[in-house]
Amino acid sequence: PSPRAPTTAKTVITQMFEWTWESIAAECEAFLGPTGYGFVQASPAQEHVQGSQWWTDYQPVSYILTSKRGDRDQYADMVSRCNAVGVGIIADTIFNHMTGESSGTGVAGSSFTQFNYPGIYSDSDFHSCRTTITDWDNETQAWDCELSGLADLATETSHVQSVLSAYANDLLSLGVTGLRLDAAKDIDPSNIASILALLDSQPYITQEVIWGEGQPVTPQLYVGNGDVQEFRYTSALQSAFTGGGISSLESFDNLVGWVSGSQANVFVTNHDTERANSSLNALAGSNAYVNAMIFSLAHPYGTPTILSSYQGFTDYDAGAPNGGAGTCSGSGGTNGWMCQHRWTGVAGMVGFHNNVGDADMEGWVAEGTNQIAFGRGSLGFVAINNADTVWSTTFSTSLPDGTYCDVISGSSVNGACTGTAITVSGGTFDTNVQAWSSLAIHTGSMGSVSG
Ligand code: LM2
Repeated sequence: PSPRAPTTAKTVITQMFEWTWESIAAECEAFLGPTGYGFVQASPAQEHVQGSQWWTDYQPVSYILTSKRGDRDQYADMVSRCNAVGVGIIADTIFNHMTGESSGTGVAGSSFTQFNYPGIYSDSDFHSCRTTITDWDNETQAWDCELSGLADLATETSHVQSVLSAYANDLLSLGVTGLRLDAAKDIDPSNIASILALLDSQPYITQEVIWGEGQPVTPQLYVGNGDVQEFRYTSALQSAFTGGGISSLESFDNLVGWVSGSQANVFVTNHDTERANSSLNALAGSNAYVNAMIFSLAHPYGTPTILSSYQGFTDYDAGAPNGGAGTCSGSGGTNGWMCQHRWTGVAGMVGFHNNVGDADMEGWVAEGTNQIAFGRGSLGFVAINNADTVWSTTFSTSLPDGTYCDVISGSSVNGACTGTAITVSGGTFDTNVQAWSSLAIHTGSMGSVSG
């Protein structure tokens, strides 16, 4: 007897780390579009230095759209095929720097020496500080010296701004929806504003600005340009789920200095923190990685990004498996890929996230420090058990009476639940949330009997 909720905007991003353009296009059609993902953040598109390591991507040689992951035609094909199924592409753009390597030939055949990229940039297009940033308490160093020895573009000059905006406009002309601004923290935010002012359309912007204690270059300095990635969220989830206690995670908007939820882009992990262990990752015990992703998709703070990456990341340099062609099957990955975006609970929570939209969090309850539950208006309800004991209780919810399919253990198929079925009656339901497990129900996933 309960009404289906209207579907609100699809806003979940998946970072398809190192996937080829052709494999992203196929995954948009096979899974991402039908499941309700809003965006794919794809790896950098521009020509980069050669080498098997994944991080060669982050050393641009030119703005030719040829990388290890495909060429211009394949990139354009990916954008149009993903757009056709309602999934926008966010391009990872590197405005801060060019190569760290002193000379060589890029993957599209362009020769270079550091500070001299023929036909694009010469020495005077780079900042004169030619040493690596060591003092992050010094704003000028952060903006004008080199990140890890990478040639630092003089982004205050009209030539550099015109080259970078032309590159971004080229991507936009192919139908790209958004830009992730790599190493935004190393660029004066007013220079970013100048570049964005030259764009032909207004893409979604998310800026990588890693907060550091006491540092003068803060995420807040960048909110005028668009969203900012709030790395304190990543750290907070890691410590909460690995012992600190998840009952501390009720609200982030009230935390001093944090970017407001409406401008935060948040994630449990990205490719850097996954490798640096400065976040949860697939190796975390007690199902903490999965439960944290569920939390992130359930909680109203920020726009969530789900990393989709590959095994073997403990080898820092290891490039993508299977020649970069991402492959998944069912609710998991194949050929070395993890396909986190397909994990049952993650995919189920994308539907939850879309269904609840911007409904307020309500009825937060915590039992001890590691068992939490909350509703999202009268549209969704989640319980997360990060303790090693079963949580047997009666939950109160403002969901309408009816039978719901838990989207962590399954889904609703032709009106039947493939996982756990939960019946809400008189605004309550009794259940057992297993140790280190979660439960989530919403009005877009109604059912009847368990299958
Ligand atoms: C980012 N955000 O600000 C990316 O998310 C991160 O993955 C990038 O570093 C970084 N900025 C620069 O774009 C990666 C990787 C580094 C790698 C750089 C450049 O994490 O390890 O640095 O890309 O390829 C590599 C070497 C490093 C060397 C540097 C310059 O690992 O040892 O430093 O190249 O030759 C001397």
